[in-house]
Amino acid sequence: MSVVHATKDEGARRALKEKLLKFNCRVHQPDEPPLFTREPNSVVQTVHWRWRDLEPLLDELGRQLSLEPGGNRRTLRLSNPGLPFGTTNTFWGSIQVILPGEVASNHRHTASAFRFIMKGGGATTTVNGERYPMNEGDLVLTPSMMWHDHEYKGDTPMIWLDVLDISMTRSMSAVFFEGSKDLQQTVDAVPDRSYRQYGSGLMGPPGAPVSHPHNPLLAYPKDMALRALELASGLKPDPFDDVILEYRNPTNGGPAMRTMGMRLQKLRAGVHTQARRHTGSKLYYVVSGEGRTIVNGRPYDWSAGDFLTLEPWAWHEHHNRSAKDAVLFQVNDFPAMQALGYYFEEPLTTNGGHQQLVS
Ligand code: GTQ
Ligand code: FE2
Repeated sequence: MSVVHATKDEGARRALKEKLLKFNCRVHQPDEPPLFTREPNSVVQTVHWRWRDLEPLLDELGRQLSLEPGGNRRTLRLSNPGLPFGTTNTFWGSIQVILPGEVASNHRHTASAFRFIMKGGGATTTVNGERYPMNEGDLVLTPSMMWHDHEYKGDTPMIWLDVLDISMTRSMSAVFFEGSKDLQQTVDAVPDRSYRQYGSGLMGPPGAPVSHPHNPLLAYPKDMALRALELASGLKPDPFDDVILEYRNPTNGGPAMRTMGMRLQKLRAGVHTQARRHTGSKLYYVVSGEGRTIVNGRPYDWSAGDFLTLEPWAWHEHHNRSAKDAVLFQVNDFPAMQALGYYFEEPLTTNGGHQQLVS
């Protein structure tokens, strides 16, 4: 952006700046970074968290940190070094460790959340009175302002990924949090109502509104998701993502949450996808297998249990160089970006759609 004022003298320019600031005013100065950049320019960095690093840290966390009295949360946040907090500028991902016999107490908040179970099983989460199992590979939603508590009665520590859109709710100054005097909610007589009504994805209660902007379904079990991915493997692959499905709101076909999108993706053995870039941010969790994602020319070699977050508007392509299929779980902020009209994407058209590696 060009400099608006015509003051040529350096001293006069500084004096003007000082004077304006006294009145809480500014004009753009030559020594300030440009705000209207030609392309998205983000402080969010591409970060790769390896399971081999996370595993001992989670273990240590479980041994060293006790739950606060009242049973709060024990979580390891995936913190982007380019940000004061958060994994990306819209959400944060954290890994929750729960030990046998623990209860994570009831509370609610404006930030929307979900849990994708990483390791183990046998815990339950209760969301507005409905109780759902938490087993490896399951996805359970905690939409905005719904009461939630978790409980675990197993015999070895269990972990899951929590993602909350709190970076966004904070930037919009819309954070509310409410604790509860009760450690846990009372569970409804039908503990899994939303799943019974909408869980098939194809059939639902007659006479219900055709399109709920609020997704009435709270749980997406692993078996259902993997079966769907298996069916999708018989289709023509997507050039950028190979085999990919979105977790949907069954009443309107839209994304399962209003701000964050969740997808499950299979990169078949040997596949090398085309590069693309898009606005918005994304975090991958490697469910199984191994492979490589090339981000702005840099290779990130991942394997099961790893996380990878991409800086917005970064070129990226996937290459599964192994002999086994890989499965990735993905969270993105596309629903929020699309609702605001700020989602843009672009395929790479040079070099056969593949990036050149930078050394
Ligand atoms: O389980 O309710 O990782 O409220 C961060 C905030 C988990 C939760 C987190 C939360 C929770
Ligand atoms: Fe919470």
